[in-house]
Amino acid sequence: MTEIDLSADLFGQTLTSPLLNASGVHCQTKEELNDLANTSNLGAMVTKSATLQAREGNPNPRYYDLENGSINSMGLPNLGYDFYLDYVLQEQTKPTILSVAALSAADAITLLKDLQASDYQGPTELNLSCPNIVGEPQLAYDFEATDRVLSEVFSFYTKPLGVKLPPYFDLVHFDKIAAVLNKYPLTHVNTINSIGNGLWVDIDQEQVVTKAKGGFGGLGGTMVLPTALANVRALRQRLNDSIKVLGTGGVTSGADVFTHILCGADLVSVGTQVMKEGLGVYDRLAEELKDIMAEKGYQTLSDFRGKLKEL
Ligand code: YRO
Repeated sequence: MTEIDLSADLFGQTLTSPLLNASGVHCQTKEELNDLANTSNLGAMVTKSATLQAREGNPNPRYYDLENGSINSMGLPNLGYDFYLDYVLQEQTKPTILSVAALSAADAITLLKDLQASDYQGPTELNLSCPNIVGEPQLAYDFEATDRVLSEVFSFYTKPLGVKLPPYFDLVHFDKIAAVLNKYPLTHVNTINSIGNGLWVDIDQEQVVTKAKGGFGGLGGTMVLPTALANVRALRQRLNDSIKVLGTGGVTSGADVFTHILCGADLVSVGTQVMKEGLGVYDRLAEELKDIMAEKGYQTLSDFRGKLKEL
């Protein structure tokens, strides 16, 4: 039997696997990051989105496991930008994407100016689910504001930079965000962030399950898979070939990894299922993916990437 090759590319670095952690999951502390670095079949890792100042995040409970996924209102707990920059500069042993976030568009510019001036040359991902102006939606749902921020960022930023996107649900919104993103030399888009502001109800308690924001929180896991696949596919169809698509959302099996790649994902992240199953999930997913590829007669990921058939 021919050996199946799961290798993938991260902006010029060869990875042994296309699998990543979803930002936010097991990537906040030095210990967690080191666990990721030592996880087999995890091709590359992503840090918890870093803000200029360290944050405690929201009160507990702030993550709740659901039968078909998860709901969270973590509130961006992180050890601060300096810690993660130091980690990628000093401690990194596996290819890593530095995720950054900001509490305002102005903070995003401040942070990226510092990063531009730093010794860091690796990949960065700007989380566009950051708040912008009070009374306005998150940045990524305001296409003009996203354009203004990216225009300012790329007036000075010359290192590899991608964006993390929330899910879109309207075909015109895919057209609009892609038209904005295609104006800039982005390395990648990572889609999707959690589906915002869902609500789960505990029927026995007649109560919400997370504390902050009255129980409203971001949805992840199996229930978001079709939304994630639609976003991967729709963005791959619209973005410049130079912009890679990282697929995130709803992966629990090797079949789900295969499907993300078939829809056009270059790399695939796992979030909720790591919370449910632990870091051993990556060995299982890699084996299941190899089994599917063997059955279908595929040897490499590029044999089927983006080749979803239409009726
Ligand atoms: O609550 C979070 O830290 C969080 N959870 C997610 O599912 N996605 C995110 O991007 C974040 C951090 C950013 C924000 C939602 C708090 C603005």
